[in-house]
Amino acid sequence: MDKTYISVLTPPGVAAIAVVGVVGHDALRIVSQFFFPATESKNLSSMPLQGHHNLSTVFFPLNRAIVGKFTDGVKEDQAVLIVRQLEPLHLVELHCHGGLAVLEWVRGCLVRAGAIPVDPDAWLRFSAKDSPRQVALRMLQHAATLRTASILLEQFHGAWEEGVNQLAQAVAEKSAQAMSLAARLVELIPVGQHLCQPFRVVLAGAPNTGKSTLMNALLGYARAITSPQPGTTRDLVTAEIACAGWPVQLIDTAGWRETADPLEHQGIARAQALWQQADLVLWLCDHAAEPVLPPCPLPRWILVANKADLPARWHLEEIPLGAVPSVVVSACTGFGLEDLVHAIAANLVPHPPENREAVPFTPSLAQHVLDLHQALQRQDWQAAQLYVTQLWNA
Ligand SMILES: Nc1nc2c(ncn2[C@@H]2O[C@H](COP(=O)(O)OP(=O)(O)OP(=O)(O)O)[C@@H](O)[C@H]2O)c(=O)[nH]1
Ligand SMILES: [Mg+2]
Repeated sequence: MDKTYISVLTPPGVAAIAVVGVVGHDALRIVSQFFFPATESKNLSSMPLQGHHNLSTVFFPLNRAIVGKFTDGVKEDQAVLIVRQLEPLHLVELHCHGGLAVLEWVRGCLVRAGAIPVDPDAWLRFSAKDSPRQVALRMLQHAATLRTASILLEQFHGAWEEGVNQLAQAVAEKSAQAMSLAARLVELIPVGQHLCQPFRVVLAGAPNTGKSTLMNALLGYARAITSPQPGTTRDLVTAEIACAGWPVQLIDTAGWRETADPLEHQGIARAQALWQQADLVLWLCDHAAEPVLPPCPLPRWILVANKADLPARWHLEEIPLGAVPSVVVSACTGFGLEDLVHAIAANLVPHPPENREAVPFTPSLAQHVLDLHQALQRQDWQAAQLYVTQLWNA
């Protein structure tokens, strides 16, 4: 690549700070025309350009924030320069104020000096070293929460490759460790597929059990209509929250009961379709009325006994729940909501990734992990060798 490309890497809109990325052989030369470190008396561009490597070790230690100012001689703004990479290309980040006027001015200066503007996806194609990193970086912009963003960032910084290297070695040695490493990756597939997309958690149960009230309580605002009249909710009502840092889409549904009303029947049919597809169902029962349990087996659910502020008509021990978790809450007073959030998180991600652990973060990585795991279960080491190489391609 002989050209130098520039892109605004932070999402569109106004923010406190914006990040401008510049990649290419000329990136450092272009940026250094405008950037003055606070601790240096001279402009970076006055330093010898042919000695970039020496320059990098003296003035541009990799990945260190250099505080300074960005100026075209007329205007100036505080800025931070971070040199991410010098080989094979310069990869530079400029962090400036995130107002649109400042950002346009900074971008304009760099474009006039020779950098070609491209969108962030194109910029990442030029800048990332290999495919899984590239994809992790691209996904980072769409990460739903801080926790999922930090998992993606770790994958970008090498967690995925380290995990795959370890697995590849175990497969090459036909070691028993290969199976346990692959099984752990399989376990992490659900969380890996929900770093940018929320888990779907459905609120279900008989009418009037407090589904919509609970949704509003979890959200902290009145998203869904509630009323003492059974059959209030008809359509699916959605809203997003984070449970222990995992993104969750809550879906409030029509209460389940036999009904002759065609409109209500439609709402109930929609709800029922979701019971099977959802990542988790919160099945609400009114603690102050006869409990109505799910009319069919549900793949993953929690029993939520609501209205704990009223005198209880039944106790959890009386219900044959088996391994199904249960929580007692009051959507009106907030009692038990914290326990419920923990129960949701523990059910969706029972064994969260450790620091710097490899997580299969794209559908194709997840598929390759499953293929590899199956090959290992068959003790087909030849196929396993093949599948493990696929893990280097996102
Ligand atoms: N005391 C008490 N009342 C509650 C609680 N949660 C909900 N309610 C009341 O129960 C009634 C029904 O609440 P909703 O949230 O509309 O119930 P729903 O399950 O969404 O009902 P449908 O949409 O008809 O299926 C309302 O009058 C709520 O105020 C609670 O924790 N305690
Ligand atoms: Mg409702």
